[in-house]
Order: sequence, then structure tokens, then C-alpha cells
Amino acid sequence: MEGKKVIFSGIQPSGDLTLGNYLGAIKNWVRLQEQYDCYFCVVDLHAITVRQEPKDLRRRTLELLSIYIASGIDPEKNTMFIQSHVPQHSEAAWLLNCNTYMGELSRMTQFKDKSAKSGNSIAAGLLNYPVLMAADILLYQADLVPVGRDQKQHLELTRDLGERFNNLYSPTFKIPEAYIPKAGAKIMDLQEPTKKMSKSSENANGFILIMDPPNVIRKKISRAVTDTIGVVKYSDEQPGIKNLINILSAIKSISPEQIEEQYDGIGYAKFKSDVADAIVEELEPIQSKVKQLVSDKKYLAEVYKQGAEKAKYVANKTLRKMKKKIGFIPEN
Ligand code: ATP
Ligand code: LTN
Repeated sequence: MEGKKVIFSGIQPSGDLTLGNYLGAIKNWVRLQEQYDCYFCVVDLHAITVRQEPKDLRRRTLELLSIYIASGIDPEKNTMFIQSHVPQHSEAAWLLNCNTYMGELSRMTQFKDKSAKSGNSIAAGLLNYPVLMAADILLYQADLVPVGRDQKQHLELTRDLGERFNNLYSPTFKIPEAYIPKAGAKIMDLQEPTKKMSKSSENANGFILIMDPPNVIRKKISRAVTDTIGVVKYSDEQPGIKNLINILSAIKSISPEQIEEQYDGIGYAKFKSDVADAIVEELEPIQSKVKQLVSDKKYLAEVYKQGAEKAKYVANKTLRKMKKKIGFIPEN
């Protein structure tokens, strides 16, 4: 592991995962695991910024870990863990919070969107959440953070907070870069292709879940909104088709231009059925592995315990430095 650059990323166990989460994040993690020292976290502390039913949170946390493993992230080579098992994240978040401005948090697009949906009782955690995300990343001295495009703004804040601390005290944190994939960076809603595909969307036809059965995937793709132009072209005037091209491009690792060429003169029905086949082919083996893994609680426990042990060691090293520099008396 020594000498390898460090990657940190995480997903919240706050709902069922979509094809957007898979193509924007997980699929790239699988690619990156060979070259980097990777930490992949199930960020359960983030999930409680919105109300969670305890039994659903428990089930989803283990299902998410199973999805990581089933997608091809090797527990032997990577550190996979559950955020709440490593209390250093919460502690570092508090320290960073004291150097974060209300203004910069209330400007975050995701906060504005999500708080608008929360009515009058907006949890303070929803505002503070990007500080916890910064703590996640900075504690591991991460070089790269592979995420979808919607997280770019949070990454910029992470960099600002890291630099601020480094300047205020002395160099403590590595300043991380976002790693945003070319093809799957922003998968759009199938019914409203100008909106991000999101698990919290009201119309289930707008998203594909990683665990959707093949017939459901085929139905959702065949109903995906397109246009009346009739050519498979990668253009902003055809957001529905552009989204389907992005999906195919991310799954098959071929460029949008190649897809345009391949479907020159071919109609939407055939194109859609090929996109659906590609998704099914990609997700089916993952689904069967997830089903196996979720019932193997003992194995999952081995993975997350081992992961937390390694994560705690690394996180604690950074946290100790932070506390010392701030002026706290070391315990020993
Ligand atoms: P919600 O959709 O409920 O707002 P979310 O899916 O954005 O939540 P997470 O589950 O934490 O939040 O996202 C995990 C990762 O998936 C992040 O890296 C995020 O950028 C990525 N991601 C989420 N949606 C998409 C999408 N539609 N396209 C590409 N990447 C996405
Ligand atoms: N905020 C992210 C999830 C997240 C994350 C992280 C991603 C929490 N901590 C650290 C990368 C690195 C989101 O997608 N909602």
C-alpha cells in the first residue's frame, strides 16, 4: 500500500441505489481499485440528515456494503467500512465546523434543494453535512475523490476547509481533487431528462434501481422519454436520447460518437432495447451476488470490522494532529 495515492468515497444508505449511483460512482471505484489505496465507506452518519426508519437503515447499510462487494470491489485489497464505526469522523467534523462559515454552507445547492423540501423543520445536520463529508475525506489524506458531478461543489468546500486549516495552523491535510467520470457523471431521470436521476424521485419510471428485475428495467427503458427527431444523436436538443447514450457509453466504455455511428439510420425502438440489454447484462450478475451476500451476515461483519480497524488507525493519526495543533492537551 505504501506509496500509492489515496482514494476516499462513500454513498449514503438512505434509499435504494440507482443506476446513477452505480455509473456515477461505484463502477469507477472498481476501475480505480488497482492503482490506488482505496477507502470505500457506507456513510450512515450522512443518511440521518433525513429521517430514517431504524430497521430500514440497518438493512440498507448491509445491502450497500453487499453492493460494493458484488460490484467487484475486493475486500482484500480495499478498506471498506461503516462510517459510524469510526467515531473520528464525527469528532473531526466538529473541529472543522468551528472554522466553517454559515454563509458557505447555506450557499450549497444541495442544501438549498433539500431544505426547500423539508418545510419548516430543517435539520441542522442538513446544513452541516458537507463539513462531515470534508472530515471523511481529509482524515485519510485522500488525493482523489471519485463522485458524480452533483458532488463537485462539496468537494470544493472540502478543499477550502482543508486549506483554511492548513493556513491557520500548519500543513495538516492533503488537498484532494474530485474525480468525475466522463460518461456516467450525471445520469438523468428517464421521465424528465433535464433532472438528475434520483432515488428520491416521485415517479418510479424515472429511475432504475440496481436491484430492479430485468423485466422492470426493460419496461422503464422502453417508456423513457425521447423526442420526435428520430435520430440517435448526442445533442442537448435531445436530452432523453443523450441520457440513453451516456448510459450505454458508461456501461460499454465506448464513446458517444461511436454510438452515434453504430446507430446511424437505426430507430429508437432498437436502440432502446439494446440499452436495456446492456443494463440487464451489467446488473444481473451483481444482483445475484448481492442476494447471496446479504444473507451472509458473518462474512459482511468480517469485512466491516477489518475495514473499521484499518480506517480508525489512519483517521486517528490525522485527528491527533488536528487536536494538537488546535491547542488541546494530549491525553498521553
Ligand atoms: P439523492 O438522489 O437521494 O439526492 P444521492 O444519490 O445524490 O441522493 P448518494 O447516494 O450519497 O446521494 O450519492 C452517491 C454517489 O452517487 C455520489 O458520488 C453521487 O455523485 C453519485 N450520483 C448520485 N446520483 C447520480 C446520477 N444521477 N448520476 C451520476 N452520479 C450520481
Ligand atoms: N455527500 C455524498 C456522500 C459522501 C461522500 C463522502 C462522497 C459523504 N461523504 C466522502 C465522497 C467522499 C453524496 O453523494 N451525497
